[in-house]
Amino acid sequence: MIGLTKKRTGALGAAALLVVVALVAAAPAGATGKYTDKSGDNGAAPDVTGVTVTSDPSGQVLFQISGVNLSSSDNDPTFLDIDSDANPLTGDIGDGGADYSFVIGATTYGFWHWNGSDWVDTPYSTVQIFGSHSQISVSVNKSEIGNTSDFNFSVTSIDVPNKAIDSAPDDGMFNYSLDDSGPKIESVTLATSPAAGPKAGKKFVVTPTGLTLPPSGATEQIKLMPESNTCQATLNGRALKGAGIGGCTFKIAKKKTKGKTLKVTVTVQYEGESKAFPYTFKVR
Ligand SMILES: [Ca+2]
Ligand SMILES: [Ca+2]
Repeated sequence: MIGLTKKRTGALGAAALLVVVALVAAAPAGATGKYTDKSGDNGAAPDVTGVTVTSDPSGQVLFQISGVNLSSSDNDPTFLDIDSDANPLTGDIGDGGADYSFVIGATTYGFWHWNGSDWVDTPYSTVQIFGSHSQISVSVNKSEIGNTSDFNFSVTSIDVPNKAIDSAPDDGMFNYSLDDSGPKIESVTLATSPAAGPKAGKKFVVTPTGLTLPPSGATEQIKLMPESNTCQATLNGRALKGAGIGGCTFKIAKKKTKGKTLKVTVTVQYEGESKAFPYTFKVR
């Protein structure tokens, strides 16, 4: 597989291959959504191991699906489902709320839109599908997936004769925001020690304990944790250096700090995205 045409309308020629190269070169240098799926959890189906997603200012979105033996025959298709309004309760709710769906075979692909009651054909003038059986690239403009600014998506490989699947993620969907170039981290939950806030003469530790993304449609509510985090702080307007994990442990001087303002910016990393959340405390 190098380039796929929609349905059976003939093979891509050299000109199309040049377009493919241009698309790869045009992938933005900024942030990338990086999503993983376990290896070896696939049974007889092709093993999906990860997806990266990037987008450019024109709204062209590039999915790069990694795995083993992906779409190696039409009996082993790869599905890319897109919940374009990031709402599992609209679209095909039996399919995670998907509003658009690609199915990629060995030599052709299909692209459909859920019209409220059925999957129907949809415009595909911005669509390019190319790659190999270890990495399939799907490029589509947001104008052909509901003019979305953030969406959920999932990748599923299927071994049709053996009725085996490998789904990424295992439950629900991943999220990608075109504004953030990664998952849309909506909020972070925080624990502090002492719990009542910073106190003059004591250590003060800030620890992220979870993060929130748009609803994913997962049947099990799994607590999402940042993969890593860092902290930056000012006390009474002056930089205060932190220590420990992520530099999130602060020594609050005993003298002349009571009643002063401690500002801590917590930056969390998750699935390729890095987002800062500011907090303000009053020293006791
Ligand atoms: Ca897998
Ligand atoms: Ca939806």
